[in-house]
Amino acid sequence: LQLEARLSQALDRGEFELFYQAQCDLHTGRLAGFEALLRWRAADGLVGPDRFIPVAEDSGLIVPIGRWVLLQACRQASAWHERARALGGPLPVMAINISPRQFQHPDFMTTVREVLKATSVDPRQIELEITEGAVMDHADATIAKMAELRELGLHLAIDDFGTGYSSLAYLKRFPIDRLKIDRSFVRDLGVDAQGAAIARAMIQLAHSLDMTVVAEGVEEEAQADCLRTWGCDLMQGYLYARPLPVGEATALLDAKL
Ligand code: G
Ligand code: G
Ligand code: MN
Ligand code: NA
Repeated sequence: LQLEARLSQALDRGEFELFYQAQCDLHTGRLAGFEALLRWRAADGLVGPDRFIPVAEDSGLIVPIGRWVLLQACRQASAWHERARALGGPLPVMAINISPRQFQHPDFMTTVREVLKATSVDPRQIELEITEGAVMDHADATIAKMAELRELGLHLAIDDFGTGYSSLAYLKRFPIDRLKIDRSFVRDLGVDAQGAAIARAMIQLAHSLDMTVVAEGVEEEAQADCLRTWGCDLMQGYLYARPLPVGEATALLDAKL
């Protein structure tokens, strides 16, 4: 409860910060965009989301925190759009994590509309990352909400693909643009033939459903080589870039776009 009490004050105190991890196009080698990753600068140091997101989710604090993330990330995306235009580069994607409770909240669509309006971000630049769990529950309501989000011009991705309920049957029913292969599969792809077969099959599955694929947690050149050979579209991981504070992420954008 102590963590929860501190967490409830963190927004007002301005203790949250977004880091940005770049995604690289495996075929052109260019920077394709970033994923926004939440950090909490508490009195005793930087706290990672694995420690406080579950608490925020249980207490419902994820709703106001998630709204702040959405607003902040869309503002940044809009600023980077201007920069990309000046550099003559493509529109950099901003991927934003949406927790299950946030996605299912009755005010979610209203919040999204408000944020799009307030930031005048190009919605095509925004990709909402939803985990399999959030998608599986309340399937019909989820499909309707996803369709609405896409009508606004937003893109949708399934995060941590392969770790959740993983019913392949539902995948074709959801209007999803992109799959993010969980890093456990990327780690295993070099371990043995089975690991390789699974990663490869996931890429083929995504493409056969007209989705693009991001591999997460790419740490080694050999992994990137395999993924590229198998037609994976994008990679994200320490090999290309760590999650960076906004200034360093902007410098990377200027250098690599
Ligand atoms: O770097 P990393 O420690 O940033 O993230 C750990 C986990 O926390 C990941 O599963 C990531 O999806 C999740 N996460 C990071 N930022 C956010 C956020 O803004 N909202 C939600 N709901 N989850 C986040
Ligand atoms: O679940 P999600 O994809 O949102 O989580 C992103 C998480 O993965 C963040 O915690 C981020 O810090 C972490 N991460 C990003 N790249 C790597 C990597 O190359 N290796 C490992 N082990 N973790 C990574
Ligand atoms: Mn994510
Ligand atoms: Na995640």
